[in-house]
Amino acid sequence: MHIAIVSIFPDMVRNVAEYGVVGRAIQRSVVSLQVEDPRQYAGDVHRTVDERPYGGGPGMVMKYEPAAAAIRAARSALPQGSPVIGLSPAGRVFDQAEAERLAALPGLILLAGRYEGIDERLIDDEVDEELSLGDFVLSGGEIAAMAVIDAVVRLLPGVLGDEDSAAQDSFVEGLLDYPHYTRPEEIEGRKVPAVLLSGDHARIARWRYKQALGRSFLRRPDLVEKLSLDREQQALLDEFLKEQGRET
Ligand code: 9D3
Repeated sequence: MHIAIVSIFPDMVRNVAEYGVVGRAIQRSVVSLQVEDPRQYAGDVHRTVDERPYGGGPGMVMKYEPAAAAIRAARSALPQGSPVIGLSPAGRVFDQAEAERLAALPGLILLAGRYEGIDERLIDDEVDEELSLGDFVLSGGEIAAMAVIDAVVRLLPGVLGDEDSAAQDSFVEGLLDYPHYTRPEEIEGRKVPAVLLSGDHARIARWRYKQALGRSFLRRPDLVEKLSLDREQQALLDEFLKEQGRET
């Protein structure tokens, strides 16, 4: 997959992309990352990429021309059918289903804004869709773009090891994870749940699924609602709630 990011902070993007799963995917050439800086396309001596807003108000607005030139440079280097995705608090909220959709594309061009916003005509002319990370305020689009890249790249074939991808297809999809434990067996009197030491893989799987269901019900009832539980799942959830001293 070929990914381009348009950002006035190219070093920030390049640095973040060096680490972990994304860094490895780039090293192994599963993913290419091109960073385009609008400042490189600014025509004036000061390399201006922002201006004061028409109509007044606080802050600055990202100018059309340098950003448009950077997007066009990215377009010409990327495969046909690579959409331009603007990161914006006004976009659709990004989720795992969006990540799966994007992971099937040949390429992506991500536009990370800074300042109070981007000249609307740039969005009209060059941006195919807008994505948000959710209802909170960031200082710019770079961290959001990196979050999208991270979520997408880990879905590409051959990026995760066998162990991790097995965990992906596991039954806990659509739910929060079950709790994890590692050595030591006891910390200040708190023991690892005995079932995890039993070696009984069927019991362990059942316990983990029960924990995932129960935690999801308590912390993210919206997730459980979406699943619409069958009889067996409902019974497992009831068992969890009983063990927690709660009732349905
Ligand atoms: C406080 C400024 N806001 C005035 C109503 C507008 C505003 C402009 C620019 C708010 C945030 C930003 C920069 N944010 C992003 O570029 C961004 C973002 C976000 O802030 N929250 C969640 N997802 C995203 S994706 C890009």
